Amino acid sequence: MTITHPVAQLTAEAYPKVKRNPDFKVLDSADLAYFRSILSNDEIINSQAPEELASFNQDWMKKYRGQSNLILLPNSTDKVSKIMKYCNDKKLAVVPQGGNTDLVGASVPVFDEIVLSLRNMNKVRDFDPVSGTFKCDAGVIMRDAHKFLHDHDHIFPLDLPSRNNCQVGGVVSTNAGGLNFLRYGSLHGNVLGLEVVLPNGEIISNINALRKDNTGYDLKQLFIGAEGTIGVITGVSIVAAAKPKALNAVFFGIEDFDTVQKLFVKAKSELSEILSAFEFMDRGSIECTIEYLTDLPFPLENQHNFYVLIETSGSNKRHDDEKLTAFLKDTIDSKLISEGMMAKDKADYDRLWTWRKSVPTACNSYGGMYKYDMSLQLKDLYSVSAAVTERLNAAGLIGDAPKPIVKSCGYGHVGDGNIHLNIAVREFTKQIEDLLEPFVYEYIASKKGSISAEHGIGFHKRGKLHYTRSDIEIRFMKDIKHHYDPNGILNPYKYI
Ligand code: 2HG
Ligand code: ZN
Repeated sequence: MTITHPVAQLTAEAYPKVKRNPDFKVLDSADLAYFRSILSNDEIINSQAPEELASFNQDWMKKYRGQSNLILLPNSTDKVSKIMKYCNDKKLAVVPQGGNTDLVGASVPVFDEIVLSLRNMNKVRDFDPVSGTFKCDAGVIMRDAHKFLHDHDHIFPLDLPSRNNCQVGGVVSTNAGGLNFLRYGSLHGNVLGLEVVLPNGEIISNINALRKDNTGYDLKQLFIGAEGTIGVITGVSIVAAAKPKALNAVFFGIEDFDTVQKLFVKAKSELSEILSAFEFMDRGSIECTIEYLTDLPFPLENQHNFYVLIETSGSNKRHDDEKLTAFLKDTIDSKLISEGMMAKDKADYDRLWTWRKSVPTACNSYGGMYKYDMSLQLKDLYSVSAAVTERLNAAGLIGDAPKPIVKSCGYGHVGDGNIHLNIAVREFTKQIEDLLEPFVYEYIASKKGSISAEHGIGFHKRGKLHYTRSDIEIRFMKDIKHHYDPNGILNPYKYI
């Protein structure tokens, strides 16, 4: 039984308790006439192109669907500024949207908000090969940023499975962590400057910021991870890293999570400066991915409870390969791992990564998924998955069938203490949702973890910040939102 969801239920119908804010104006012909006066035809999509309109209204997971009748796709910061000023004056609500790959329902409207897409702001602005400073419009697709930098012997300091669609501005707005956070760190460190249009149309920019600048509050940090609730990011300046000359990867099969941790400690100590990723997947994640990647042979001979993908990147292939080979041999000799496979060449390396990068899409193609993205102390990282699985099992939802109704898939970034728990389902049901929530959040709070490690808050986790943040922190956040966006027109019904 495979249930496909070509369209999500309307968010307004699925969540009837969320009401449209009556203070927001309903779009009328005078508004359209104004937008037509400042934008060209290819910068506006409306109900005359229903299919295109629909794609901006629905999220990637096909879980949320809004009812916007207008998508604006300005090609300059100046136009974004004019749009925001007009919308603020008229109290028209706006949802900024990048590649629409977000995972918490942050980038699609809930009701009839105007979608402000950054898609037409897609130019690289500048690159300095000496300092590595890369400046671009917010709508540059991450794949294109990687390609540009690759051609200039550098890399974008972040990579994601959604790189072919996500946009640089959206990634910064989400404060995504990605696959190499362990090596290159957070966007809070890598972003040098931002150009942002505020809800009232003012442009605040420090895109020409220097590597070090300690003059006053670091305002750009507020917009990193704000999910477009206090401003629209239109330009980004970021530090690109030098392109590694040697890349390699090894894939391990392991039987318990304690051993995953031991392997992590060993990798940090023995691979040290060349270790650039340490990712894990559990049995459910790989079973789901095997069902999805039908044409790609699995790299290991046997199935295991856990799998780890380690990546190394450095400047000397011979040195790095020797180190990795010795590491692999030692882990096998010491019986730390059950099985391991090292990439022989670039094609192998890509294949190993395909197993990891395909997990989210594989889970999504199961039918649908409930998605949780959590930070925990490493010793507790997998315990949340075990607790949820036990609960679903007790309700008879997992069972032994080859294709059960529910599949629990835990995977993520061991190096960052971040687990993604995807509960893949054949269809969304109230019974499953009630088993999962608030259980998952209460569990995380009891372990003093975070209910959002990197995917953000969006619509899914609105009103749930208290599981991780204190009352005073939430009060400050509300003050900040109110200060920047007193009319509340930017990305409403979400975040706080
Ligand atoms: C990843 O690590 C991304 O693959 C997406 O953060 C995770 O879809 C997910 O749950
Ligand atoms: Zn992730």
